[in-house]
Amino acid sequence: MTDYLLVSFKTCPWVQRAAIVLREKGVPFTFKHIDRDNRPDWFLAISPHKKVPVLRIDDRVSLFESNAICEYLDETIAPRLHPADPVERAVNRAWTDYLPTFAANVTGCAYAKSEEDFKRALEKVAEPLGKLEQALAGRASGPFFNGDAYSLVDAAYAPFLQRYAFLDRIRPMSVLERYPKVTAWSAALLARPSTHTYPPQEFETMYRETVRSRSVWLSQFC
Ligand SMILES: N[C@@H](CCC(=O)N[C@@H](CS)C(=O)NCC(=O)O)C(=O)O
Repeated sequence: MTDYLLVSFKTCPWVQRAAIVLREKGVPFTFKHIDRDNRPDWFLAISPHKKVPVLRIDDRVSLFESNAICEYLDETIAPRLHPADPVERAVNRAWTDYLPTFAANVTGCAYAKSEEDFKRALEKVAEPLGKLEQALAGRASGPFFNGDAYSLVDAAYAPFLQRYAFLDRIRPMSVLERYPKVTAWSAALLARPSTHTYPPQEFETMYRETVRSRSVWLSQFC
């Protein structure tokens, strides 16, 4: 049986994305958590950008970049999460390509340095949410991006929609509720067991601790 080792920082959303795909595939894997501030030499040797996730396969091959890892897992392990239809697959890939923009805007809210920056960040997060709302409106009705079938798009967005929900409970953001389809999509993803590496409440506490320790504007509310 293939041995999968997922090298990670405990709260990394990009690691979570790869872990979700492994869980959706029903594949056993092991986490190897490393210290962000003291990355070991063996890790630096297998991670060209010094980032997690790295997926180490059979202690022989190292894959990096969460999207490449997820695509690889989808090509090699059933069930296929990408749609069979090439046009639909291209549309799905277009939306996973958009993930870094959404992720940066959610992270921008978390790490805003002042109340003014936080308000600006809220407006910036509205733009990708609006685009996702439009995308969902043109598709099969949920609960997932492709309707009933769970996909790599779901696995990609789940960690960041989860962080949005955490932030919303630290300080109400009042943005997501403008987008009912994304709201419903987020609820379906957060209810999906594969989204969760840790018990949700425990993970929310870990996330709050991360925000608190960053000395950002939201720290005072954590
Ligand atoms: N594009 C990368 C992003 C990965 C990423 O940014 N990981 C963060 C942790 S959440 C990291 O390793 N940061 C370390 C650094 O930037 O030095 C992916 O999708 O895998």
